[in-house]
Formats: sequence, C-alpha cells, structure tokens
Amino acid sequence: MTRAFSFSVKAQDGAARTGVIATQRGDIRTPAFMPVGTQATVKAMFVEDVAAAGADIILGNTYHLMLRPGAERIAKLGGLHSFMHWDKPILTDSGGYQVMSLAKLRKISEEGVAFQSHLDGARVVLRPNRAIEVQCLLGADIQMALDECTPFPASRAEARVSLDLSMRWAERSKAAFEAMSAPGQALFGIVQGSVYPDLREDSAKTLEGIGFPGYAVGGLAVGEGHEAMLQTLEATTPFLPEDKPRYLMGVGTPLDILEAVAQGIDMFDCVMPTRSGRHGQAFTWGGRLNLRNAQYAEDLSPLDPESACPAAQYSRAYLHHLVKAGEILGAMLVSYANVQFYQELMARARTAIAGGTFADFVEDVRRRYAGPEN
Ligand code: PRF
Repeated sequence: MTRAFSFSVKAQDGAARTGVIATQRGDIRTPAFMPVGTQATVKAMFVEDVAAAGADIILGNTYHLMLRPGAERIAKLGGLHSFMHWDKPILTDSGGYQVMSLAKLRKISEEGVAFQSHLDGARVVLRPNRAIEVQCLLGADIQMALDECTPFPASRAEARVSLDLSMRWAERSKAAFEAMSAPGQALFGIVQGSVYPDLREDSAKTLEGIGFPGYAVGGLAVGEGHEAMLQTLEATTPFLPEDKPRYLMGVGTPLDILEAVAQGIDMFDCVMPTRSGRHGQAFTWGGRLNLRNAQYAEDLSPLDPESACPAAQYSRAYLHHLVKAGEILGAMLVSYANVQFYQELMARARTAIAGGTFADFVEDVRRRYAGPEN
C-alpha cells in the first residue's frame, strides 16, 4: 500500500510551527532544509553523507535532467531515486526558473517557455504539461507547478500579467498531474506577485481555489533585499492554508531561514551551503568563516567544535591548505560540514519551536552571525 501524502503540525510557537510531512518514501521533519541536487548529485557529496548530515529530502531539477541525461532515459533506468542511490523523498523544481537563468534565447508565451539548451543549443518548449511529465518520469515525490519567477524589479502592471500567467499554468499543471502522477506523489502551487501585497494575497487565494497539498512562495530572493522579502512574506503567509506545508523557494542564509520560519514557513532550499563549500566559505556555530583567509593557516582548532559533523572535526589549518591548493577534498569536506550545519540549524529550530523558545533561538543565532565575515 502506498502511503498517502500528509502534513501534520505538532507544535506552534507564535507563527512558527514544527511538524511532519509524511510521504511514501519517509517522513520530512519541518521546518526542513532541502540540499540542492541539481544534476542528480548534491555537489561534491556522497548521498550517504547527505543522509548522515540529517537531510530528510533533497531537491532535483527538471531543467537540467530533462536536457541531460533526459527524463525518458532516467525513467528507463528506474527513476531518479534508484539512479542516484537516494531512497528518501525528492522534490523537483519545475524548470521555468532555471530556463530563465541558464538557457539562451528564452521566450515566454501562453503555451509555455521556449528556449535553446545551454548544452547543445537544441530548441525546447517547456509547457506546464511537459514540466509535470518530466517530474513524473523522474519519479519526484513532491513536484512543482510550472511558473514564471517574475523578474525584479517589475511594475505592478508587469507583475499582474506575469502572475496571471503563472496561475493559468498552475491550473494546467494540476490537470496534467491528475492525469499522470503515481499514488503518493504531491504537486505544490507557487505564489507569485513580486513585492505587491495585494497581488500576493490574490495569488495565494487563487491557488487555494485550485487546491494543492502544499504551497510555495516564489519570486523572492531575486534582488529585492532582506526587508522587502520579509515584508512580502508577511503579506503572503496569512493567506496560505494553515494545514498545508509552505515552502519558500531558493532561501537562504541562516538568518533569512529563521526569520521566514518565524512567519510560518516550513520548507527551504538553497545552493548556499554547497556552493559556498566549494569556495571555502564555511557555516559554523561560531558564524561564517572564509577558509582562504591567512588567519587560518596555522589554526589547529577544528572547523566547528560545536558540530557533530565528521568533516567539521578537521583542523582549520588543513582545510585552509586544501582550499588554497584547490584540492577536491577541500570542497568535499566544507560542503559536508555546511550541509550538516544547515541540518543542525533546522533541528535546533524544531526543538526550540516545540519548547516555546524559538524567539530566543533566533536571537542566539543572530549573535553568532553578527561578526565581520557574515
Ligand atoms: N519559482 C520556481 N523556482 C524557484 C523560484 C521561483 O520563483 C525561486 C525564487 N527565489 C527559486 N527557485 N519555480
């Protein structure tokens, strides 16, 4: 018997909540951080270590995988989970956002987004139907409706037009999902509306009217700045159903995440821990540190004495050397330490919410992340 997709809130502290998303491939403890596994790999990490770091779910990308190695090929090979040896839940993004940031000659129209592949120049049209078909071929447990991430800045009129298109695509995505998905899978809608509170409210209500088992907030962290992001979130989350998971796409720094959790967001993804890891930037319980900095050349203290991550036990001096020498192991160790830091951050957030001390926890992290390198 396939386990149905469900969400239950276990405890609340103000607007912050902790709970569990149950899926056919296991439970996701929320608030949850999803490491990004764009090309069927969380870059520079063994999937065993991604799991050991505490991740319950990872994110994959429709855009990259449909172009290479191809969605039909992954389906033929048994689906994305078996292909990459990850048997826990996978959420896939729907592709439109990646088309706009990576592809050449992009053109949005009513039917979808036409583009030229960044790999071989092939012409492709990604329609809502195809975005869902690809996600079903991959076997994604949580799928995303095709949307347009409204570019920032956008006038009110531009944001309105873009939002309306995303809402029509959301409806078509749902119809495709109902026709193609397997039992136990779920499709989330994505709220747009730029920084305009009334458009955000309108989008949230339209999506609730269509009806989804989860709702994402898109179109943020696109250059509007921290304060505008939080204000827009404040204008959005009150209109999202309380009994469904809420996902803030592409966010963010540790404090961005905690402030969004304080507003009732349950899920996050971001390349920051892995991308920073490959560049020698470490997230630790003492704050962010740049391992390329000469101050670490003879520092024998562990990267993060407060972390339980095996990679965080290596000395700063050794990691400094690996990063300076461009050694692959440097990227691997710092990525692992960062992914585990993000998971420990979410675990402590969940504990704090359950204990009614979430505001104190946010202040504690704010102090830890107040240094010059942050
Ligand atoms: N839409 C989709 N994916 C996204 C975004 C979006 O708006 C963002 C915005 N930060 C990140 N990833 N589909």
